[in-house]
Amino acid sequence: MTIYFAGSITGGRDDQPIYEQIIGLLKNYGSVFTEHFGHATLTAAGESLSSRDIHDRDIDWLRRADVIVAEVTTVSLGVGYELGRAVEWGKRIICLYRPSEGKRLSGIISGSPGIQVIEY
Ligand code: 6IA
Repeated sequence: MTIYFAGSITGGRDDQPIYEQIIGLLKNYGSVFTEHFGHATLTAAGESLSSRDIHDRDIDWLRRADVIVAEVTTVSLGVGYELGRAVEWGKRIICLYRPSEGKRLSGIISGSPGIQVIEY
């Protein structure tokens, strides 16, 4: 099974250690295209590829993935974009969300019939 893990990059890296843990667990189920998104060395400044190359590579991985797992506690425009495209393609999508005071998951994600939200 191929898995695309999506998590905030430019949106903020506060949850990076959690991404790393989730990716570690996901690797028990299949290969994770985006394993490096959990690395502490990947900062909000991003990777040293051009943004066009990042876009094309990520969209190619997203298209090829059997399942998309997104950690959505930290709001991220890029993760939202990826989820929208994956919904259109009919992909299996799981969003992991940690409820916390003062935060609320966007209704367009929690209300999407194409997305399964799991609170943890
Ligand atoms: O809006 P965000 O950056 O938080 O979006 C994060 C999501 O978009 C992740 O799930 C990635 O798949 C994708 N993404 C966004 N930026 C990058 C990136 N570097 N490298 C890899 N994937 C990314 C950003 C470089 C940029 C500052 C030019």
